[in-house]
Amino acid sequence: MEQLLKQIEDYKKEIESMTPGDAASLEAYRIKFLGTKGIVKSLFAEIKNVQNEMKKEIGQVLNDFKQFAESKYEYWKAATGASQPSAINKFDPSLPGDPLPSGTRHPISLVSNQIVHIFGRLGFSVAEGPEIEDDWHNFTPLNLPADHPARDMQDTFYIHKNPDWLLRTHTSSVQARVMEKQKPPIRIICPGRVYRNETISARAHCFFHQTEGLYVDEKVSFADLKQTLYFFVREMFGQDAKIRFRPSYFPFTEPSAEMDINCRICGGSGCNVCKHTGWVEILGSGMVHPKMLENFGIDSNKYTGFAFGMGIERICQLKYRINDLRLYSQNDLRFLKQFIAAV
Ligand code: 2U9
Repeated sequence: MEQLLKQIEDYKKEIESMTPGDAASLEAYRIKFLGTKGIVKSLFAEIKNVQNEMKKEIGQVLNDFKQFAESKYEYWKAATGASQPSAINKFDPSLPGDPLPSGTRHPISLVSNQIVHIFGRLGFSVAEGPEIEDDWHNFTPLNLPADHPARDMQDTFYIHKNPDWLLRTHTSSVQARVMEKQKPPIRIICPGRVYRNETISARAHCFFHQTEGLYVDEKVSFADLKQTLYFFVREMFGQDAKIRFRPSYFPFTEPSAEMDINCRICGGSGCNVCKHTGWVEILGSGMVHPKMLENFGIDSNKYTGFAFGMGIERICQLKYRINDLRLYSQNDLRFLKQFIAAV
């Protein structure tokens, strides 16, 4: 009797420690404990060896154990969803599995990653900053004083609760944050989303993506800027890509230049993208204004630097011929599925 009770206790502990999570292990449990040659049946067969006066008591204990084993089985069956043990026999492991559809990367991520990778090979590391920025980091040290038109409510999304906060209008605020903390040499690339108060159309959106770069060190020259950007263009668009610089103006750089590449869409013969000139603008650049360096306590007699900024949507347009800015944020799978991750 004692031996039988001990055995039942051990089986209970064994069952408590089990969690059959699939149909096959649940069936194994059923056969072991509840099957025709299972443990419950064999324990009941032991009753004949127990003294007569104890038979009733042991019968009760065995019935309780049987109920316990059965209720565990029913509970696990409901949890695993294996309604019929026969369903297990229908499972054919030799059949090919159901394919898991894999996602694709967004073209903005693809191009952004590629830009980061190319500049990474030249020693640029990625710097990131907040999209909700304070007025000072977005404008003040970047030669955009309080009365500058870029600060206008028409262009900038200010946050109602606190007009000192805004959605950054460029990733230059990231460079500002790095220059605030780090002394030269600084060689960073800043990819990210920026916001401008524009009416949404095929050619304008209230948010877009930029990658800006900054290199500050001793003896950094305009020749370094040109060669760095030329390397970037050939890696991004192919070794046959041509570039040209046009003088321009940015508050953060002096001298400033916009850079064009020969049109990748028409090959120079003239199309809508290059407005029949054979050239398309892809980025702005220049030597960091000495006043900017001084704004961050960097000696402009000792250090010089170059900076550049480009719109990622623009690069995507030239690489993948995406002409409508709205496509990037509509989440249309017919659009998104066309991009296979290369980086
Ligand atoms: C610091 C120092 C220098 C960032 C620069 C540009 C030129 C530029 C625009 C091109 C198209 C952005 O996407 S776009 O609208 N950008 O042309 N950006 S130089 O120069 C900096 C920034 C911060 C501290």
